[in-house]
Parts: sequence; C-alpha cells; structure tokens
Amino acid sequence: AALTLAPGLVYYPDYLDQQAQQSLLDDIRDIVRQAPLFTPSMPKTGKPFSVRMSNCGPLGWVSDVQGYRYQPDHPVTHNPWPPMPARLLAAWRELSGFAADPDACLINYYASDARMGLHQDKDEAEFSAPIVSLSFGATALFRYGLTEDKPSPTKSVRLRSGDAIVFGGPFRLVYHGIDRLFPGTSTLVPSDGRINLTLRKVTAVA
Ligand code: MD5
Ligand code: FE
Repeated sequence: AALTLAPGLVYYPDYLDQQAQQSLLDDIRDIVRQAPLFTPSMPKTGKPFSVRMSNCGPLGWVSDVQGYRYQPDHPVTHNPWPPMPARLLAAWRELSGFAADPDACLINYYASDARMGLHQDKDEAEFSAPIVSLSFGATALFRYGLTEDKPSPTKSVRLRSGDAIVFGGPFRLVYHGIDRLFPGTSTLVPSDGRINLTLRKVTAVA
C-alpha cells in the first residue's frame, strides 16, 4: 500500500518481497563485481564519505575534491557503468509516474556504522522527475526536512529492507540524510550492512 507522508513524498512499505529483494541484490552483486565500490570524498576538503558507492546505467554519480557530478565512467577503473538491470527499470516504471526512463542508479553501501549527513540532491538537470529509493538490509533512520529550502525542521522514518520511497513534486529538493542503522534488523546484507538504490533521471527531458 502507498502512504503519502507529505505532498510528493510517497512511501511503499514492503514494496519488494523477500524473493524480489534477493533477485535485485543478486543483480547488484554482479554490478559491483564489474564496477567496484569506491569511496567518494567531499568537494574541497577531500574528507572521505563513510558510505561507499557504485552505479549502473548510462550515468553515475561521483564526488571528489573537484566536486559532485554525474559521469559515464567509473572514477577508478574508467570503464562505463554496467547497464541497469531490467527489474530495476520495472520498479521505476511502476513507481515513478514519469514517462522517461532513468539514466542513473546510484548504489550506496552502508557498513553498520556508516551515515549520510543532511543534503539536497541538486546535481540533476531534470527536477520534474522524481527520485525512487529502494532499501535492502539493515533498517535505517531516514531524516527529511519539512520545507524544501531549509534543513530544519525535520521528521524521521525508518526505512526497512524491501521498502520503496519516492520523492517528487514539492519534495524533490528536500534536505535528507541517514542518521544511523539499526543492527540485528536484517540478515540480507552481511554484518548489519545496508544497500540503498536511488533511480534518477539526470539529463533534461525536453
Ligand atoms: C540513502 N541516499 O538511503 C539515502 C536516502 C542519496 C541519498 O540521500 O542521495 O543517495 S534515499 C532517499 C532519497 C534519495 C534521493 C533524494 C531524496 C531522498 N530526497 O530528495 O529526499 O542512501
Ligand atoms: Fe540524497
């Protein structure tokens, strides 16, 4: 069932059943074999993220001292990103309500102590497209702003393995982050880890 948490913020608890989660994770394992997780770093300071990342699809999100950007190749191997698996495209078509297919899927890997500070996703050219998020493994405390342009006030929701959440419309540019993971909540990703996939339409449609 879809729960509208706020205009533009739609939450689908248990969107993926166990078998669908396992199949998608198998797809992700294949992708990460070809495009290994890399450690992004903060623009200017070079401070490393605690989250490690990879991507699939024509474009991938990267970050280093030079800045945040999307690029067609892996920042370490310089190979093109692997193609987006068919079942990920199917999830986007079912959830996004957007006519064009995504051109990037960011894969975030959280070890049990990883987190992600409050930020906005502004590196895309097509803000009319939503961002679709799928969660696997340990439950995460997701925090989001209640107004588009300011990081506070915020609310939180626990994202569990198999949950989907869609950010669009007035929520597309909201501040958001992952405060912490809850250990012992899933065995799907080893060592109380978590994987989050975000499907994005990066280039402008018209
Ligand atoms: C995660 N990922 O769980 C988080 C949240 C990211 C990111 O924030 O940029 O990779 S997934 C939910 C999300 C993703 C993108 C945009 C918004 C929420 N949003 O606009 O609120 O790894
Ligand atoms: Fe984000």
